[in-house]
This record gives sequence, C-alpha cells and structure tokens, in this order.
Amino acid sequence: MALPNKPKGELKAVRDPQVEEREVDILIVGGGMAACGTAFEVKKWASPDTKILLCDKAAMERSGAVAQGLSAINTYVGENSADDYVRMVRNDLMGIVREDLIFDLGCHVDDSVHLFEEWGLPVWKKSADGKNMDGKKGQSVGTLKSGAKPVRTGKWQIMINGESYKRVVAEAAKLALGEENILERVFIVELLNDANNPKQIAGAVGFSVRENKVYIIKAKAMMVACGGAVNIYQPRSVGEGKGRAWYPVWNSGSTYTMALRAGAELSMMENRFTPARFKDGYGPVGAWFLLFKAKTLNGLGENFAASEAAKKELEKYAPYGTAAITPTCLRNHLMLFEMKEGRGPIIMDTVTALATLGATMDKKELKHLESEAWEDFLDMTCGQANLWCATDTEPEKKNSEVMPTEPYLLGSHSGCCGIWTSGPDYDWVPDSYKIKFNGKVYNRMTTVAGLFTAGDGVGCSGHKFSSGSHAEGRIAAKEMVKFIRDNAGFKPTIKESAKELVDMVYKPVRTYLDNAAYTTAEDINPNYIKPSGMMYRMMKNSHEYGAGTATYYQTSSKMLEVCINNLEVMREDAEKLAAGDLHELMRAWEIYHRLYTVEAHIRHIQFRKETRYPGFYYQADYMGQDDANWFCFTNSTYDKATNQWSLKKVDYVKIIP
Ligand code: SFD
Ligand code: AMP
Repeated sequence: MALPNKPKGELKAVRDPQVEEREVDILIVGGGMAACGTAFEVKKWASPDTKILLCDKAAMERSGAVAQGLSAINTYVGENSADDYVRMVRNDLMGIVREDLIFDLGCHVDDSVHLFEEWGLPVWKKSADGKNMDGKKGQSVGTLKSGAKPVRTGKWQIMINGESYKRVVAEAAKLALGEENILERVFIVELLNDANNPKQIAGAVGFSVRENKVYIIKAKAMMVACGGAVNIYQPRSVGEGKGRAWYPVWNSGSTYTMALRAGAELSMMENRFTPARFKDGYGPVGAWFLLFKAKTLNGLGENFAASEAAKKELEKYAPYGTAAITPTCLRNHLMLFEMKEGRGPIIMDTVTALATLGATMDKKELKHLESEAWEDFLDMTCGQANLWCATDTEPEKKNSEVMPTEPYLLGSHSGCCGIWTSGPDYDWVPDSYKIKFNGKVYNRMTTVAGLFTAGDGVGCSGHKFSSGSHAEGRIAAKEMVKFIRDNAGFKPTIKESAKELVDMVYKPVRTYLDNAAYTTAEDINPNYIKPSGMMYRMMKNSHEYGAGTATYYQTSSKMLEVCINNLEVMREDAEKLAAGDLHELMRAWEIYHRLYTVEAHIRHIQFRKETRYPGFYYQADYMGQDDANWFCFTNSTYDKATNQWSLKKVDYVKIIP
C-alpha cells in the first residue's frame, strides 16, 4: 500500500533509517505494464505458499509510461500472423533483432489485450457499416475476443479510450497479487548476488520515499522491470517547460543499471529511440499519421517524404529504406535531411487531414472527428492539449510543428536496447539464444541465474508497446515459478551485512548531514554535489558529445572518448552526491542509475563502428551501415569490483524467412 503524502514539503532524511528485512520466493521490481503482467499471472502457476512481493517506486495506478493513459494499443496481432509481426519489427529495427523473442510475444500479446477489455478498458470498434465507434458505443458489438472488429489505425495498432488504462491494469494486478504483497513508494537501488554464486540473484535493497526506512529483501527469483531511461540527454524543453518529456520522466534507467551491476549482459545498448513528436508538447504522431492520414510538410509546404530526393535518400538504406513501411529511424532521417538542407521546420498538416476526412461527414460526425483529435492527446499527453489551448491551435484551422525529440533508451517501443535474455525452449530456437541454469532453459531469464526481465528490459525485440510489455511480464512470471520450483533447495544468501547495505543506500544523506552546515546556501558546498547539479552535468555531456540534439544527433570517435571520460569522472563524483530529504535521496539514486545507463549507451555506440540507425544517431567517422562486419548483436558486461566494461559481438540468426 502506498503511504500517504506528507501534509507539506518533503520528509527530511535522518542519519539512521529503520531497517526492514524480508525473505520471499519471488520479488517483482517495478509496477508498470510488464510488472503488472507478472503480478497478474504469477500466482496462477505458483503453489499457494509461495511468497511474492512487488516493489514500485511510485503508486501502481499511475506509475510508469502509461501513467497518463494512452490512446492506442500499438500491438494487437489479430488477423495478422506472428511471422509477419516479426518481419515488421525486423524491418523497423534495421534487420538485427531476436526473432525468437518477437515471435513468442506475437503469439501471446492478444490475450493481454482481451483481458484489458474484460477488465473494463474501452476499445474502439468497427460498426457493421464500417464506421468507427468509440469505446462506449463499441460495446454494442461485443468484445474483441468474441470477434468484434477493432478500429485499426495501422496494421498492428488499435484505438482505445485509454485515459484510465493504467488504473485498469494495475487494479487487476493488485487484486491478483493482494495488496499485502505490494510495497509502493519503495525505490530499489541495487540487486544483490548470491554469496555462494556471484552469477545468481539473491535479493535487492531499496528504501521508502515516504518514511526513513531501508528494505533488504531476499528472493530466489526476481523480475526487474523498471522501464526505460528518460532525461539522460538534455531535453528540448527548457525553463518552465522543463520536466516535460515524451517518455516517463520518472524512469531513470534502473532496469539497465541494476542488471548491469548484478553482472547481467546488456544487448544493443547503442540503440535509442529519438521520436518525432509535436514540438514542445511531445504529443505522439501515430494517430495523426495512421488514423487521420495526415502528411508532414517541410517549411516550403512540400510533402517531402514523397519527393524524389527522399526516395534517393531511402534507397541508400535498402532493403529497409525501400520497404512498404519506412522504418522509424529513417522517417526521422528524412526530417533531419530536410532541416539540414534549410527546408525546415517540419509541419504536421492537421488542417488538410481533418478537412479531407470531414468532406464526407455531416456536422455531428465532423464535431466528433474534431473531438477525437483532442482526445488523442487528452488521453495520453494532456500537456500537448494544454499547449494547443495556450497557442490558440485548433487543429482543423492551424497546423502544428513536429520535431525529433531528445533520445530515449527503451526496449518496448520503437527501440530495442536492453538486457540479453533467453528465448523460449523450442527446438527451432538456436542454442545461442537459450540461457540455461542447471541444464534447464528459462524464457526471459538474463545471464544472471534467477534474474528475469520484461518490457523495456528485454533487448533486441522492440515494438511490444504497452500490450506486449504486459504479455511479456506474464510469460516471465510462469518461468520464474518454474525456476523456484526447479531450485526449491536454493537458500538465497546475501554477502553484504545489513549495516553495509544501509551505509550504501543512505550515503548521500550522511554526506549531506555531515557537510550541510558548512555553507549558507545548502545547494552549494565544496564537499558535495546535489542531484540536480549532477543531472545538469550529465545531460550537458551526453547532449554535446553523445549525439544529442545539440549536434543533430551526430557524434564521432573523439567525441565519444571525451563523453566516456567525463562520465567516468562523474561516476567518481557521484560518490559525493548529497540528499537532505527522501525525495532528494531518490533523485540521487536516479542520477546514479542514469549515469551507468548512458555510459553503457555511449560505449555501445563506440563499439559498433557503423551508423545502423540513421535518424536516431550518426557516427560521423562511420557513416552508413557495414553489414559485412556489423550485422550482429553487441553485448556488454560490467564488473563492479574492477570497474571494467567488456563488449563483444554476438551472432544474429535469421529464423523467419
Ligand atoms: O503513442 C521502479 N507507449 C505506448 N504503447 C502503446 O501500446 N500505445 C501507445 O500509444 C504508446 N505510446 C506511448 C507510450 C508511452 C508513453 C509514455 C507515451 C505514449 C506518452 C509505450 C508503453 O507505455 C511502454 O511500452 C510500456 O509501458 C513499457 O512497460 P514497462 O513495464 O517496461 O515500463 P513502465 O510501464 O514504464 O513501468 C516501469 C515501472 O518501474 C517503476 N520503477 N520501481 C522500483 N524501483 C526503481 N528503481 C524503479 N524505477 C522505475 C515505475 O514506477 C513503473 O512502475 S505512443 O507514443 O506510441
Ligand atoms: P508514435 O505515435 O510515433 O509512437 O507511433 C504509434 C504507432 O504508430 C507505432 O506503432 C509506430 O510504429 C506507428 N507509426 C507512427 N508513425 C507512423 C508512420 N508514419 N508510418 C507507419 N507507422 C507509423
């Protein structure tokens, strides 16, 4: 249960927090789409005496990426095939993906969507005469499971009235797991390896952001699903708008850092998602492109994507560039191409799109269409709707600018960075894609025994989105139960003492208390750095050297070197982070997680000597793709005892023709 917020201000941190130790069979870290999937599924397979605990840094009803709601479910296979789903993802991610993971997901994702509808999520439907019915009206034609047709925007996406999407999904997860097995407002800081086997997981340590308390939790199997990484690059939003971003600002790379520090192999961390979004409000573009059939225009009013120049540019990246659906990175590349040629800004032609759709509509239908345009944002990015109001933008009368945003790291949306995991134990899955423990394969287990992941955590298989992340959490749940059953005799043993763990978690608090009185302005102190200061340092570095918006997403070998050196120094300086209250303590640990995550990203870019994802990032001295040398995965590990990073190539295996 979430503890209530304080009546006023943040709770001051004390030097010596309470300590609560727990021992469970399964620990779920995170409370987002993937973790809710795990929470919903896990008890069905576990014996009644299995102890399960979920820790979310926030309150599950509104935590993670779906906090504000969504307007579409982007993965619903429906009448399509799982093979085709693999082909779509492979093409969008420029050829290098884990086809076993994607196929497996494609076979299960629809079941999660059917459950969402059963739990009360309104899904748009097609009427018998082919008209769009929104969620409420759509109920008259039955459920998707009973055969009703969804309103498809693209081949894979369906429309929903999703303002309460996360509440619906969280409620089902909570009911299934039991509130007594959930700790909200508990931020997990570090995963703990087993004292007898450093390649096996044994627990985690974290703290409450509502009371001065450290949690030390032993577990036999663990799900780490803390979403992707946001605010690792300087965002385009500044001043009063700072804090706006497209992906959830509160997801700080905990998934990648905690897994990396526990010894798990990461994969494709060079990949990022630099989405094209409505400028300044970060409104997603999918519904505009797919549902409203809008076109983007360059500053000269030309539909540049259909131009000869664009065609020629895309041909350079065949077969992906010339495919029926242009990959997301290349769509960005075309926008950047126009802007660099002096033909910016890029405009979403909402006026023509709505006029064209409205041409055959009566007045009432037209009003409804206009309200759909607003609802798209009100359901998922209400700041964009606010911005439209503030700038007198009626989309049927005034067009809006779109712009590639700052980069995000994620594995569930149109990106594929993450943790290297096992595929399912089918005979068609290559051995190199299977991770075993005591001779048995555990689907979605990382290279650390007992540590599983899902959603943004699983690398090499993007385009899962909300529904796929939930389904993947469910897939992993079953495997985690199998793991604890197969290893029933395992007694997790933590080598660190409770004191050592508390000293680590509360170090920023003690640094603050020891030094705060030294200066009158407590944010400025020669003996410490506050998380906000460190955040600016980190963002400036990745922004300028790591292919941020500052350089139109371009970097070079030398710049990467500078970037990494700066990050290493920042990680040293992070030892002096200071936190005066519990909110700041969370900010300190978030920055710590972000620093590792962005360093992994930069080191991977440096390792892959080509530009696999033009439009997401460019390496000036390795432009273009080099299939002969780089048609492979790149995996990394980190040794926290020696601060050594190791990177290697891993063979790609084509499974689906
Ligand atoms: O419009 C810790 N997404 C979309 N998916 C769709 O299906 N349709 C859309 O319309 C999508 N679009 C979209 C999307 C996201 C956002 C922000 C916008 C628009 C504006 C993507 C999905 O939301 C995304 O794929 C999934 O949510 C990913 O699931 P998961 O479980 O991997 O991440 P999460 O839901 O963010 O949850 C993370 C959880 O971890 C917690 N957490 N807990 C404890 N300790 C720590 N250290 C923690 N760190 C984080 C979080 O609180 C949270 O519970 S559109 O753009 O295409
Ligand atoms: P977005 O709003 O950009 O996150 O996209 C939502 C969904 O629509 C994702 O599945 C995207 O891959 C897809 N999408 C967005 N824009 C386009 C486009 N121009 N062409 C094809 N698919 C798109």
